[in-house]
Amino acid sequence: MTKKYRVAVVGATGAVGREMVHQLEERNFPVGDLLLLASSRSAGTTLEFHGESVLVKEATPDQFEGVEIALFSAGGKVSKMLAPEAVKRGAVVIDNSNAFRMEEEVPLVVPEVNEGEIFKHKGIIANPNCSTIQMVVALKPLRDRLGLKRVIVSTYQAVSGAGAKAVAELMEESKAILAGTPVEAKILPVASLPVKHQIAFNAIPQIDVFQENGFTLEEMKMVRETKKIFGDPSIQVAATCVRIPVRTGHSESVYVETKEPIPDLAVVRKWLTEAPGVVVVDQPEEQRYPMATDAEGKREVFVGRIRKDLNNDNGLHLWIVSDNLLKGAAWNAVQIAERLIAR
Ligand code: 25A
Ligand code: L14
Repeated sequence: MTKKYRVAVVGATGAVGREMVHQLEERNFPVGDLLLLASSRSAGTTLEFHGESVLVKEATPDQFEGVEIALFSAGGKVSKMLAPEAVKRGAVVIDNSNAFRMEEEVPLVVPEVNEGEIFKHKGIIANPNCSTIQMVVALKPLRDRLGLKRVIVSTYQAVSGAGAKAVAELMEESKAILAGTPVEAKILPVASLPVKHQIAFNAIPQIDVFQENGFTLEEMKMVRETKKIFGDPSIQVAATCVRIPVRTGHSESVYVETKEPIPDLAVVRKWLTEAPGVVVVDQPEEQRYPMATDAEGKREVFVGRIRKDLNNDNGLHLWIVSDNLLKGAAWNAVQIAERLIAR
């Protein structure tokens, strides 16, 4: 008989937490016992798992007694407070927040890129930022063959990355605008800051808080995490992260400069097609390219608009799209859990 695990999902009622529960179900993860945890606001509600209603409980340290695997997605503060409590009680934590990603002893894992890091954990494994995950999955086959010198990325990020309340805000603002009634932004761009901007029919060049160097924290996460995941601090990365009125699915325009010259595009397409987790959608003659609405609900990273740079033999342009709640968060976390138990 295969071993079954006692699994906890922290932040289970959130945009990502709900998808974590779905992914455990869809992948038939060997769950013996599922513990759904959230804030006191959600305690007493239920979520479906394999056709049964599971009660949501308030996340407290004692709840982690006997838990073997804990998936966290309730924000950085909750992770800082509760992840060490879960580890203390013997759980392996797979954390989706920014709380531990850059800590040296914490592996930052995208299985298609650096699966081996998983087994160096000391109780906590970090799930990278969604925008970073989809980019490194697509860049990995190029890095393996040509080396990476520089990456310049602009993102077009969906509102679901900012949580369930931001999704509701896009819908409500859109309805108000279509009805001709006044719009009052309450969540975006950053829930904890006083200044708000309308997202419906708009593009907001701010995701997360500004840093002293003029980049936002989301942009700097892409810089630092890309270097850590590839284990190469010499890769030059610059990002501009933009929120657009898409519900789910982040899109990215990526310019990559490789160490070796870019070969024939047919060769590049073949490498990408054969890369794990990547699907090439690149038929301009049929107007086929990756789009957020097509990526929603899928686990893969979609790559298209593959073009050689017009001026640099080592330059390549890509359009990369993936479901930010799945490969960008819940699926990557469950995939790490699958690899963890496969050992
Ligand atoms: O602290 P931060 O870093 O600023 O975090 C900000 C928010 O970012 C999201 C997440 O929002 C988080 O709260 N987030 C974090 N990491 C993310 C990532 N990598 C990320 N988003 C995308 N990618 P969220 O709304 O998605 O999820 C919030 C979850 O965390 C639970 N929570 C909050 N405080 C907690 C806590 N759990 C334990 N202890 C605490 N102190 C939160 O529970 C939720 O599960 P909740 O009880 O507050 O749930 C809120 C209510 O919201 C409604 N709701 C949530 N999701 C949906 C929904 N309704 C419909 N559809 C949904 N998908 C429910 O009514 C629920 O009761
Ligand atoms: O760091 O608001 O994983 O779209 C990713 C989603 C931060 C917020 C992270 C968003 C989060 C981001």
